[in-house]
Order: sequence, then structure tokens, then C-alpha cells
Amino acid sequence: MTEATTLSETVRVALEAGVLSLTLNRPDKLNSFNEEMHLALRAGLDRAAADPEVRAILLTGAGRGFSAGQDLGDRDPRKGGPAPDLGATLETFYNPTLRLIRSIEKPVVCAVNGVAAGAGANIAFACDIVLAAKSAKFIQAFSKIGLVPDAGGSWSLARILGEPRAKALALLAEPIGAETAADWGLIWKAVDDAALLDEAGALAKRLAAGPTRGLGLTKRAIQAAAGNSLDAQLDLERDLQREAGRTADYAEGVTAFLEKRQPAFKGR
Ligand code: T3D
Repeated sequence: MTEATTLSETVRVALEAGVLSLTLNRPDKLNSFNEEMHLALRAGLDRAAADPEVRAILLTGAGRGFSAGQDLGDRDPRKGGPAPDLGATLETFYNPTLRLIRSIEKPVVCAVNGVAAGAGANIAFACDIVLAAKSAKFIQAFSKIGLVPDAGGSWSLARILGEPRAKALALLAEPIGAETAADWGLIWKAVDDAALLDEAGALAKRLAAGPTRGLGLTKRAIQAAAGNSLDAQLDLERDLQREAGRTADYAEGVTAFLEKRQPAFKGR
């Protein structure tokens, strides 16, 4: 395993077997986001996008929580001064991260190791495959402090759950457990706490050994589907399949099938 050089301890970064692990690391604050952690996570995601050695990303949290969203200590009204421009903080910090997670054409696996609240929950929901420890909880905490769901939450909750459940979660800020989140289709699955990191790590390694370009194009196709007509999606599939069909991994996949052996994909 190579430890990447990082300017901040707020996100631990490690590369092993093509998997870049990004571990949110402010455990005494339940990995809530301050500016330093935002920038460190963004740097990790930028590296994941650019580095051909990285073929899958694993996002998790250190300690007993995944992330409690925004660090409210940085928003303390008792310190005085004008109200913060939260639109600006979304534009500067949260939105670029959300856009990166969705646009990186490599699988992003999320291992939710404990409570995920506010933007912490919605960052998890933006990832491609989400596993959660059975003890983990997801909370749309925003309404408790007078805010609206952000970090893509109003979009992902409404799309995944439909309005009735999305509104109830957002308006009531009641926690739901990992098994309910899995039953409702918010995450891929809930696993025993002790098995979470092994299972998520194995899944990320499996994806990292896969046909990276094809997996990335698959991500693009599925994300485009909700906004496309069937006609537009069929056109997109044609174009993406043309691209996938020109990859070395496609040739390797078919050759391996014909030779009755396992393929050795190179991510090209
Ligand atoms: O501001 C902008 O830029 C706009 C963007 C907003 C995005 C958002 O995410 S808004 C939503 C912010 N998050 C919350 O409102 C959640 C606040 N936290 C909680 O409700 C609870 O902590 C949890 C339900 C997540 C967990 O509860 P519990 O009982 O398991 O833990 P705890 O005791 O509340 O927290 C443990 C420690 O973490 C505690 O510190 P202490 O007392 O041991 O020194 C607590 O203060 C700290 N902590 C938890 N969440 C945050 C936090 N510190 C700062 N900011 C937090 N969000």
C-alpha cells in the first residue's frame, strides 16, 4: 500500500491494488466538514480522476461516524457578524465535490461506517455503490436547524424515493437505519458492522480489476437515464457502446471468454 502525500490529516489517502481509499478523518467531530477537509477530499477526488493507477475509489469515515455534514462550530451565530452566505459555501465547497463524485468515470464505493447526517448523508447517496454498517443511521438533519437538504439531497431523495418518503425524511429529520435505507433503495446493502470495511474493500478491489473504461461509461449512461427520453438514451447507448467496443479491455474480455479463462483487464 502506498500512502499518498497529503497536506491535511483530515482525509487519509491510500492507494492499494488500484483502489484509492479516502477516509474522512475528524472523528472527534464525527467527520463534519470544515474547509480543510473539503479541500482535502476534493484533492483526493481530483487525484482519483486524473491518476490512471486509480481504478476505483473507496470513501469512508474514521471513528464511529461517517460524517455529520457541515461543522456547525464554523457557523456559530454567537460569534456575531453578518449571517453567512450558505449559497456561497455550497458553490465553493459542497457542489464541486458532488459534481466530482458523479463525473469521475471510475466506480466510487462508499462504506458508511456510522451516522451520516446532513450533507454527510447526501455525499454518501451520491456515490455509485453504498454499503453501510447495520448500526449506521442516515439523517436529513437540515430541518432541525432551519436549512434545506443540500449536497444533492433534494435531488437524490426525490429521485430514489419519490416525494412521499423524500418529504417525510427531509421535513421530520428522523433517522433511518441502514437496513431501511437498503430496503428503500437508498443504498446497495447493509452489512454486519465488523464486515463492513472488508466487504467494501473487496468490492472496490473487484471493481478496480474490472474494465475501467466500460465501467465509467456505464456510470455515465445510468446517470443520464433519468433526464433522457428512451430515444435519447438509445442514442447515448449507441455512442457509448461504440467507445467501449474500441477498448483493449473489451477485446480482452471477449478473448478470455473464447479461451475459457478469466480476463486480465488493464483499465484501457
Ligand atoms: O453551512 C453550510 O455551508 C451549508 C451546508 C450545510 C450542510 C449540512 O450538512 S447542514 C447539517 C449539519 N449537520 C447537523 O445538523 C448534524 C449535527 N449533529 C447531530 O445532529 C448529531 O451529532 C448526530 C445525530 C450526527 C450524532 O449524534 P450523536 O449523539 O451520536 O453524537 P453527538 O454527541 O451529537 O456528537 C459527537 C461529537 O461530535 C460532539 O462533540 P463533543 O460534545 O463530543 O465535543 C458533537 O458536538 C460533534 N458534532 C456532531 N456533529 C457535528 C459536530 N460538531 C460540529 N458540527 C457537526 N455537524
